[in-house]
Amino acid sequence: MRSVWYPGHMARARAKILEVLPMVDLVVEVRDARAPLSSRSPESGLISSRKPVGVVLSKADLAEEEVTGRWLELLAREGFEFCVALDLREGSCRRELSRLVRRGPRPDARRERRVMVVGIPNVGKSTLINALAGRRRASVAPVPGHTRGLQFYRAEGFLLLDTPGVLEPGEGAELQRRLAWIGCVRADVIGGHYKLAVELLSFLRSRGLMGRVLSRYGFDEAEGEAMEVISRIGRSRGFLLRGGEVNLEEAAKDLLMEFSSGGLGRVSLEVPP
Ligand SMILES: Nc1nc2c(ncn2[C@@H]2O[C@H](COP(=O)(O)OP(=O)(O)OP(=O)(O)O)[C@@H](O)[C@H]2O)c(=O)[nH]1
Ligand SMILES: [Mg+2]
Repeated sequence: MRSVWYPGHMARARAKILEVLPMVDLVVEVRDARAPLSSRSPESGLISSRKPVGVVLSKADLAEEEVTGRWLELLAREGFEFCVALDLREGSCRRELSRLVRRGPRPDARRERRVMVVGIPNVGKSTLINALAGRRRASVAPVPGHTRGLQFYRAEGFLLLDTPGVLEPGEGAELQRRLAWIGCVRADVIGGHYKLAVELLSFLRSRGLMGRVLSRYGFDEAEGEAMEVISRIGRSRGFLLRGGEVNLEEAAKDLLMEFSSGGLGRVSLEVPP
């Protein structure tokens, strides 16, 4: 399947990232801790063959701690400069990130370190830049594809380079779905919120997690077909159409938002092989 969402800015950003690569000292690749495989940057292999790379598993607060620990063990064997899992919105991660980045190679001691941050859309690249810079400099938003164009930020001892999230076109449906559940691919370009929410409910059911949906929305029971569950969500949140019918697309959007932002608790979508 060819992704329908591969806007021009992404193709341009990928070319630009490779163009700038020779000038940077370290690349920080951000992946989502809930899906470290699916959220791997498409440039990851190429970049690590040319430059030292450190991996940050972002949104560690939304993933299962034990599973994330196993991912870190696996990544530690892959020759990265460092690998760490963080909640990037926590003020405390500044010192940790700073320490890791400074530990890396510094080819020219006369100038500041040049650090490029890469990753797929919405994983937290701009949030990481802000954590390292110590204040809100880069623009952050809960929608994929927010940062456009490469942008430099000067922080103490670093030149930080924020890059737009890029995706590999032509990835499979399963991967696209996972990335949409965690907010890295827009739902409307892979079949809409309703379809995605039905698939999410089926996944949650298979993992025995329907109880979380139930308690989040205050239902007595979460049995029944996906459509029934989504319909109940819509009623409980007041998403009604003019004739009183439930707006299923809005209800589905709400469920997806709850999932991707941690309202249904920590869920890791991928476990190490
Ligand atoms: N819970 C949680 N949310 C995070 C974390 N890091 C970033 N976010 C949120 O994730 C969303 C996306 O963050 P950005 O920093 O804009 O992501 P980006 O990778 O720069 O996205 P693009 O520029 O669109 O590629 C924002 O709503 C952030 O607040 C984290 O560690 N934990
Ligand atoms: Mg950004």
